[in-house]
Amino acid sequence: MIRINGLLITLVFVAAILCYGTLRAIGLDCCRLVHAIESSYDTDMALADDNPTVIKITAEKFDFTPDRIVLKKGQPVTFQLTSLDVVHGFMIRPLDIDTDIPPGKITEVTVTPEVTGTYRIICDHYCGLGHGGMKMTVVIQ
Ligand SMILES: [Cu+2]
Repeated sequence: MIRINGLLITLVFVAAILCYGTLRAIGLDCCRLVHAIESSYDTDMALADDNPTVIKITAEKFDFTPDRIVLKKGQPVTFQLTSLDVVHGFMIRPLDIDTDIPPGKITEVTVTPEVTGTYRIICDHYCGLGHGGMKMTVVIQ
């Protein structure tokens, strides 16, 4: 039994040396490999940014500027909303956002989109005769 265990340990040791030698021969340095894995982990962490992306949107009879935005699913976003004239609404049903945009101040709304698709943002606060056509598009990818 002791001889078999000793032989097994010797075989594992030789196999480990051969694997290490093979990795070195094909240019894969174990330390570099570990570092590369750590680096990609850091990069992944950086990509999964918890800090909201800030998007400024201006409302003015009867348009939003910009009139189309693209968001990334799972990436938090803060809308900074301003009105240049009267109170407007800002409603995105799939994101569960429904807020007013009073003039003279910045209204902030933070949300993390969890559904992909193309949706319409509407002004849901009557702001004049062109109110019904006041809309913009949000694309969540
Ligand atoms: Cu309106």
